[in-house]
Formats: sequence, C-alpha cells, structure tokens
Amino acid sequence: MEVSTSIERTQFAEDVLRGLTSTPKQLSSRYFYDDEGSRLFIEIMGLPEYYLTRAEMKIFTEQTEAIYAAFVNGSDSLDLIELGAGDGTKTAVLIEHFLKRRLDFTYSPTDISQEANDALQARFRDKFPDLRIKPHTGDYFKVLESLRNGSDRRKVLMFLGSNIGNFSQEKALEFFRSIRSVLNANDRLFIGFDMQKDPRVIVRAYDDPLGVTAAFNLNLLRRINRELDADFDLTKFSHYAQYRPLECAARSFLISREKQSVTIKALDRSFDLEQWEAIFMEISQKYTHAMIEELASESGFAIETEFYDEENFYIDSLWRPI
Ligand code: AVJ
Repeated sequence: MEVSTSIERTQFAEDVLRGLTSTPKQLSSRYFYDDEGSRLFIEIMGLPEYYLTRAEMKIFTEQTEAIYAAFVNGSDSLDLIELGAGDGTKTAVLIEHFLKRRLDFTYSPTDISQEANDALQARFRDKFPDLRIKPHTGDYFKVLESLRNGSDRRKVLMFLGSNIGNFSQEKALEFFRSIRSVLNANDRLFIGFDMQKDPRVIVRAYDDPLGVTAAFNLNLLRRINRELDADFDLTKFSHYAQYRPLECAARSFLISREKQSVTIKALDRSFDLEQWEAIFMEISQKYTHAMIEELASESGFAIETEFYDEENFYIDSLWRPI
C-alpha cells in the first residue's frame, strides 16, 4: 500500500487546485502512478497496441552487446543510474549481460515510488545475487543533486520508456540541462525516444479498445476522490486521445459528458464543468530526428550513438557532454 507523506499530499492538493482553476482545466500525469495506476500502466505495456515497450525491449535484446560496448567504451568500471526505473524489465537484459561480461559496475535505480523501488530491489537481489544495487527514492531533481561528485568513475544515466515524452519541450530542455550540470566529461546519458510515425498507430496506442488507457486516466479522478475527499463521478467522464502530427504530440483528455459540479473537500471548494468541457491529462511527445538533435545540442550534449528498432518506431540515444 502506498502511503504518501503530508508534504506530498499538500503538493498534490496544490497542483490539483492550480490545474482545475486553469483555463483549460488540467491535471498532471505525474500523479497517475498510485498503486492502481502503476498496475494499470503495467497492463498498458502488455497491450498489443502499445508498441513502445516492445520496440525498446527489442533494441535491448537484439543490440545488447553494442549497447554494452558503447556504455563501457574503454572504461574499466561504471555506475549505471536509472531515472524512473519502474519494474526494470528492460534494464534486467543489460544487467544480465554486464554481469556475464564481468564488468565492475553498480546499479542505482531511482524512482519516486518507495514501493516500486523496494519491489525492484527484492526482485533483482533474487535474480542477480552478485549485482551491487543501490536504489534511490525521490524526485529526479533531488537524485541528480546527489550525483554531483568529483569521482571520475564513469556514470551512465538512463531515462528509458519515452518517459521524457510527458515533459513539455521547455521542461525537457530544462531537465536535460540540469542533468548536464551534474555530469563529467566522461559520463553519458542514454534516453529512450518514441519517434513520429503513422498517426493512426499512435492514436491506437493511447486509445486501446479494451479501455485500459481510459481506466488509467480515470484512475487519477479516483485518486483525487480518495486522497482529497472529492466526489468525481467517473461515469460522467470519457477518455479522448488525439495526435497532432505537426507538433508530434499525442494528448489525452477526460471529457465531461454533462454539465456538472465537483466538490473537493480537502480544497474546500467546488469546480464547475460545462457539458463537453475537456480536462487536459497528458502529453506523450513523439520526436523527429531533428528534434532529438536540437534537444541534445541546446542542452550541451552531442549524440554519440543511436540504437533503432527495425521499424524505426523508437530510438535509444546515447549522449556525450560537450
Ligand atoms: C510512461 C510516459 C512513457 O506516455 O506513453 C501510457 C504513459 N500514458 N499510456 C506514455 C502512458 C498512456 C507513457 N509513459
């Protein structure tokens, strides 16, 4: 059971207040991942329409040695740090290979969820008894600060799963710049990007016929009901996903099917929704190669090596500080 601290809950309440008093109304996808949300996301990763996980997994299983070689690149040891590790399935493929190669390395999964970190650690201890694992729990930015050290042991930071897609372009740039500020010249950043493709393929991935993605979005309303003592009636909302090819952006919304008022007791107020009013829930940015190059150069990196899947659906890109 996830127990959030009162500081986290206050932050959540503040963000919900800010979002529901904004025009247009919005809620942040960073709050999707309570226990039920994390479970639903695992279910999404197994859906045939959600190609992202499979594409990245294929890159990891089919190009393991090339990824290993690019990470090591002459170093005799490294610290592998994963931001937002989740269930670590993809990383397990790399770790298994690194151990087989007898590389001297540590693995530091970092996640905002203590529960996710504990579960990952238990599973990896079991699966890889020789692995040196040092999990960090907390916000990405706090974890980054703890990485600022003078050690010249090579650090490879991984940010997989196209998690970067949930950031606006501006936030993504800010994030990469703050990573850049804690890296040494010999360190590397390894990022998973979901590429621009047939818009229909993208829309299907975010609007699956079983409605798992709809449930994943609606679950945030349930979380607000539970944690902030609200009365959202989930049956009065429907999930809507779209893709805008000119911006390469997939967005999802919850649409109020009727005119209604919702009360959030923890905020001591009510919010009115018009019939068909949309609450903006999530951006899942897709990328062109030019966008990736621009992000890298604007944040002080150069692209060193890239790993594509065979459909060119997805890229794992290795960046070097410049
Ligand atoms: C975890 C952010 C990569 O945007 O594709 C999946 C979350 N949202 N289905 C994504 C998500 C709807 C996912 N990321």
